[in-house]
Amino acid sequence: MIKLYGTAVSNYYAMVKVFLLEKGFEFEEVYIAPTYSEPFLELSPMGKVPCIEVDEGYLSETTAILGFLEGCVPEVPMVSRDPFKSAQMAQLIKVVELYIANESGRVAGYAFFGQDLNEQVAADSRSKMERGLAALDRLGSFSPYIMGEEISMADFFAYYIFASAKPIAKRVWDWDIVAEVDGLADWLRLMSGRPMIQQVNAELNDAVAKIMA
Ligand SMILES: N[C@@H](CCC(=O)N[C@@H](CS)C(=O)NCC(=O)O)C(=O)O
Repeated sequence: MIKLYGTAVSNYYAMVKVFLLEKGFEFEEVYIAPTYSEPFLELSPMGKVPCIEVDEGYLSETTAILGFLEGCVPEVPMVSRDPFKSAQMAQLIKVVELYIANESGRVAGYAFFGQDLNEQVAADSRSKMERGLAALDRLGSFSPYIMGEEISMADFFAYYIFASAKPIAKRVWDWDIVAEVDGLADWLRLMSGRPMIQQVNAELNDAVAKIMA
C-alpha cells in the first residue's frame, strides 16, 4: 500500500492527499515534519514534504508524485490524452509553481511566522507574482475547470497553491490576488465544494489551529 509522508499543515501534502482520494487509492499516512537531515533525505532529497513510498521506492516533488499516480490509475483521468492539451496543462502548472507558489513562498516567513520583511525581496516577489497571475489569466480557461470542461491535475495543484498564496499576498501587500484572474473566484468556490477537498481542508484547518494554539 502507498505510504504518504508529511504533515497535514502542508498545502502540498493536501494536494497529494486529495489526489489519492479522488483517484481511489488506498494509502497510509505517516506523519513526518520536513527536515534537511538523514535519514529523511533518503526519502526526499530536498528534505521537503510530501513524499510517497511505493513498491518501487520513494518519490518526492509533488508534480512528479501526481504524474506517477496518474499513470497508475489512468481510468480516472486527470490529464488529457491529447499531447498538446497535456503540455498546456503542464505549462500552466509550471507557471503557478514558479511564479505564484515559489514567489509568494519568499515572503511566507513574514506572513505566517512573524519574521522581518525584506522590502527588496517583497518588491521583487510581487512583480514576479503580477506576471504569473497575468500569465494564468491568459492560460486558464475556468469553464468551469482550470483547463476547460474536464477536471485535471492542474485544478488540484493550483487550488492548494492559492490556499497559501492568497493569505500571504493579503498579509504582505493587502493585495487580493484572486481578483487579478477572471473566473478564479468562482473556480475556487467550485473546487471548495468537492467532498474530498472539504475533508482534507477540515484536517488542514484542524492541524493549523493546533499549531496556533
Ligand atoms: N517543490 C516541493 C515543495 C514542497 C514544499 O515546499 N513543502 C514544504 C511544506 S508545505 C516543506 O517541506 N518545507 C520545508 C523546507 O522547505 O525545508 C514539492 O513540489 O513538493
